[in-house]
Amino acid sequence: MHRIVTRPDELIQHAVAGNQRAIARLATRLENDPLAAPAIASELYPHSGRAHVIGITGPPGVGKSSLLASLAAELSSRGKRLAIVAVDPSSPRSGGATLGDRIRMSESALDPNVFVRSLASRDRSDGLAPSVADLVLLFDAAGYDYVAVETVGSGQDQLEISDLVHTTVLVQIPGAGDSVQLLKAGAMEIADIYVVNKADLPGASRVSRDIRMILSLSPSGPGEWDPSIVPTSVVDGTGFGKLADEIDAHYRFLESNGRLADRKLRIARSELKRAITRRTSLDQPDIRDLVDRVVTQLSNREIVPEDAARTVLRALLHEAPDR
Ligand SMILES: Nc1nc2c(ncn2[C@@H]2O[C@H](COP(=O)(O)OP(=O)(O)OP(=O)(O)O)[C@@H](O)[C@H]2O)c(=O)[nH]1
Ligand SMILES: [Mg+2]
Repeated sequence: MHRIVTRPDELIQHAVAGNQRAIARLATRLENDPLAAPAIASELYPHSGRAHVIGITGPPGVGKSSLLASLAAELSSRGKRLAIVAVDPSSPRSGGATLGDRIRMSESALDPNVFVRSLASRDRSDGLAPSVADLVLLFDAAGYDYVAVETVGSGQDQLEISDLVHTTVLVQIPGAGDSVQLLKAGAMEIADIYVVNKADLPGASRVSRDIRMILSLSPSGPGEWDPSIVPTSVVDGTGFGKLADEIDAHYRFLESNGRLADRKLRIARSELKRAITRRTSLDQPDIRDLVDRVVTQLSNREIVPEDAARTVLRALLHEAPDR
């Protein structure tokens, strides 16, 4: 059997046309080949910008992966396509299975409208893996109507997630101790929709009440989005129609009053930052020697850091025009 070699630009064409194999292969390359990623991302970028990007965040084990599988089924029944990027903990906390496991157990595995990609978080505690943004770009360019990003909501993650998405969904559950404590940790400022999952368990209405109470302390002004609270149960299969409706309502709200443009500016700014960070990485092979030299000069006090920076930046910008 001959292995069919597909050139990267062909792969991109196929992916943009929605070919699932091409999408899967590009996803693997984006995740595992940081040197190739910028060029792939540049090819994809002009095709992107249409997907509704959603962040699903919340403490470990609240059912983010499970409810995404149910949400995917709901959206698919509406004729919509959803791609999911999950940042799974490398070692399962709280008995939560990986999203891949959850999806394999559900009917989404066979659903051509649903694409799932799990990333190992590789113990990064300082925010999202850089490839998350690349994968969102890939699925957006491939024509998915929605791209959902699942992350365990540690504070830093959440800040970064709001630089990437249009709608943030915060998941809570009954009986998780002091939900007020959780909500105080800054998450309230970024959530557009609150999901109270595991609504089949006792205490769900109390969590909803708590959230409503906290929200009432800083009511939305006129013309501002009023965050909604949606109880869901993966076990009973309830709440997912409402959740899909609310997700759409939030996007329509953003579109209707210019806030979508604001969010897109914010996302574009973080894309710029990412591209600059990438481009100025000191690990690039073709400037490694120069960096070593300049660092030695610095250490010998032959030059000052500002001049060293100028030298390296000049090399980065001039000697690598195609990166
Ligand atoms: N009773 C009940 N259990 C649920 C529900 N949704 C999820 N679970 C269970 O909660 C556990 C964790 O579910 P996951 O979907 O893995 O949760 P997660 O938030 O993705 O977990 P991490 O990715 O590890 O943070 C599993 O045992 C699920 O079966 C629900 O609506 N009701
Ligand atoms: Mg999960």
